[in-house]
Amino acid sequence: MKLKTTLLMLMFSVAALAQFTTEAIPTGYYNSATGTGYTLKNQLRTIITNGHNPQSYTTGLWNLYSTSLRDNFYENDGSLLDIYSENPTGIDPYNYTSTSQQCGNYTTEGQCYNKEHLIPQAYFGNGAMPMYSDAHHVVPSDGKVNGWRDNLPFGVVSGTVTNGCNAGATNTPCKTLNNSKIGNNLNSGYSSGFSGKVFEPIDEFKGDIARTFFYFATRYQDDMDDFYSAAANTLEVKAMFDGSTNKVFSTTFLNIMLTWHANDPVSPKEVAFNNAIYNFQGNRNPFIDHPEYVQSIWGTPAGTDTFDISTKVAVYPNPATSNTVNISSEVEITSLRLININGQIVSSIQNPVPDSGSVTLSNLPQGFYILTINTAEGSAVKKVLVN
Ligand SMILES: [Ca+2]
Ligand SMILES: [Ca+2]
Repeated sequence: MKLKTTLLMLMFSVAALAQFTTEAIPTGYYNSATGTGYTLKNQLRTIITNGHNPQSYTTGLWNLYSTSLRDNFYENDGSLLDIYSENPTGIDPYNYTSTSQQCGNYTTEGQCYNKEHLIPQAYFGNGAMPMYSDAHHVVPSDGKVNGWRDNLPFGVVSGTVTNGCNAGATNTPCKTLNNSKIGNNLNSGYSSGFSGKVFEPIDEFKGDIARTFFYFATRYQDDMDDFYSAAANTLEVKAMFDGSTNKVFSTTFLNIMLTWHANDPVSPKEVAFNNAIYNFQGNRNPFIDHPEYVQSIWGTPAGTDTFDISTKVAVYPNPATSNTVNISSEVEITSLRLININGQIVSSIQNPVPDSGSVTLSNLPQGFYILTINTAEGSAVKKVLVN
């Protein structure tokens, strides 16, 4: 009986290890991301620019959508995963299952899908490469909703929304079939400072969109001032930006993005899509791999005192190289505990170097570990692979 249990545990562990390994970040990918703040942002820009091999807007993106950006997470039916029509808590209003449903003409929702630039083309120049075909921000979406979103900033729609959108979405505030909303921004709370028209995605995808904007603001940071000055002053999305190459965002929209990032943490869908896009075009979204980088670069949302502690600690590189793993934290670490695959405590440290904010564990045997990091503000648990 005991042998059987051990065997089962071992099989489970091997399965968990295999899954973890296939989804891991390539060894060394973030080795040069050693700084904090805008220094870190510059380092990330170099990492995700090197290796970015832009693919074609037509066959390339269509193929990616057909093969990889599928619903293996909600209905789990392999249909296209469209953030503007997915209903995570019920039946989707419609589904796209065939390449014959690529747009095409449409008059209502559910007729065909095309490609939505989450950072609108009009902002960076219609057709300008490599932004035009960058799969990290060009996502499949229903044609009609894509048209409604147009060049609107993302934001928080004010008031109760009961109307479905009419053909031109002129009856704002109104909502799409999956309850994405169009209307005037709520000029209070975390979205205060703007009262123009915005598009609000459903909660499930708010963090996904924020991390996409953080990617774009990093990958194309050197061009963000030029985009801003070239964009027409009537272009609505311009309200999200401030024309700088470091901060990139206006204060209001940075606060919205930071809040969405904190409230909607990285999901398995984002991890899977980040890996698929890495295979497709050779670069990654660092803010999916390392959500804590957002806070290091841009800080925390205004008025937020408490945060999920897992965003305040970083474990790198992971998988660990040279049998060494580093742990950094923005809050004082009170203790650490590293447990191996057999449940044995490999390392247990009290009050490790409280002032430097960084701890190194060396001479670790190869294997899979669970690392528990206790801080004054709470605990975080991280998986660590040493290979
Ligand atoms: Ca679905
Ligand atoms: Ca999400």
